[in-house]
Amino acid sequence: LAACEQPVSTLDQIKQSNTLWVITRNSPTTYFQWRDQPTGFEYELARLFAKDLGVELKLVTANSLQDIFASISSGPHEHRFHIAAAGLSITKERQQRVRFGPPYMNVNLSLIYNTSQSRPTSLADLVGKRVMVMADSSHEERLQEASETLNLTWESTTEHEAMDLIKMVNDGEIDYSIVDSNVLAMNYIYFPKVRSAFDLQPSEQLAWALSPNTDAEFVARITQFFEKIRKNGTLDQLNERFYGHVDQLNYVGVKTFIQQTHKRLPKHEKQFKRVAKKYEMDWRLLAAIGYQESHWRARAKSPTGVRGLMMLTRPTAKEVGVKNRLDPQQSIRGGAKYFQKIKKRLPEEIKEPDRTWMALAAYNVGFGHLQDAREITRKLGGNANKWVDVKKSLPLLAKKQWFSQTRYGYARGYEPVLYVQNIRRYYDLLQWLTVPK
Ligand code: VAL
Repeated sequence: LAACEQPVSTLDQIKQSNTLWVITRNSPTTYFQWRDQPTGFEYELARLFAKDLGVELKLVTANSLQDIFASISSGPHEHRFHIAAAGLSITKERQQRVRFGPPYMNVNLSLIYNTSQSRPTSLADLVGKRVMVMADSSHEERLQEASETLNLTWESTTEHEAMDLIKMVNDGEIDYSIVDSNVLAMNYIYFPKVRSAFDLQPSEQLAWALSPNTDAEFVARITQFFEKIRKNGTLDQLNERFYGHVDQLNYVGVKTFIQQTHKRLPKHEKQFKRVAKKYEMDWRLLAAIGYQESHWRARAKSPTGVRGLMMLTRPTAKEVGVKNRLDPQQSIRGGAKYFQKIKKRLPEEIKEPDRTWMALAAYNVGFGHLQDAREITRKLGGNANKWVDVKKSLPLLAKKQWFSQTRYGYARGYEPVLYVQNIRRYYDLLQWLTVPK
């Protein structure tokens, strides 16, 4: 009887179980929580593919690249994951072990160094230096190749993610590392000392990795999906959304700010004052948030899907009853209401002004991540009710050693720190500018 049974195709199996199982990494270019929602380039791709198939998406994060490949490689058991979507490079060595879907992005391999040291110009300059790369990465593969002719040594790590390596170069803990250029582009503003010295040749292509036993039908289905999102512009939109505005957090000078207090602020000042009164907050704080979010542009849109003067996400807008995010009145009211909501959720023990700074951080990065940072603060022996301590823990949410132990995982923890700092600066300026003279 068994001989008559047709093996179930991957696609049938996915449809029968109504679930697409995807394994990924928790990182800024793949998958992470942002403002209490899951996001990331790979997350969005996987979500769209599951939607295309009409099934549920189950996304699981792995702790290392080795785990990722092990979980899709062939074995005696039925493998659980249909796809590894983790910013994986197509390499010759990997092609012998797994199948790849169509490439969806080209990346350069950036050799990063600290600009206070001299700039290396080729791999030969790595000899005798402290070099660290992610274990089992395509970067390590390159070093292995190069070590056939050069006397190279390096450390490979499963403890650290690309972001950690960038930070370690910035802090002078290691001399060099290799990271994908898209990761560097997204994060370099936080690490002023790190630059790319040169790109390793050739560049690489990223693609989904699949079990070597994946049937041709499923591969064809994936190929068809990528053709579709390439043709209809979805892939370009995703690129724009995640990589198009990587410098949007750059500090805009005081001069521009003061100019805008004359140009754009007068249009919204009444609203800020009215709404602030209703929500019992200083209107200048509300205005400072508005400036940080949109530079007081009522029709501001970000590729991340937030929009309007207070840059509300769609779920947030819904939560606070905002129907039209581009209406500045609604937006300001929604922003204030949401800010007060977050502030009320914070535990009693957090007193002013820390309460305000923490609410701002949560407004930016999400409540869950803020709680994670407070938990880390406690573990480190700091005071989880004080912003000075919590702001030191927030950046740890971008470090694998730390975020792997938290509930909400990876966060761009540097962002809320910069966010709060900017708002405080604008708030100070507004107090100074609006004191009757
Ligand atoms: N693109 C790289 C690789 O595939 C990253 C994930 C380290 O190994």
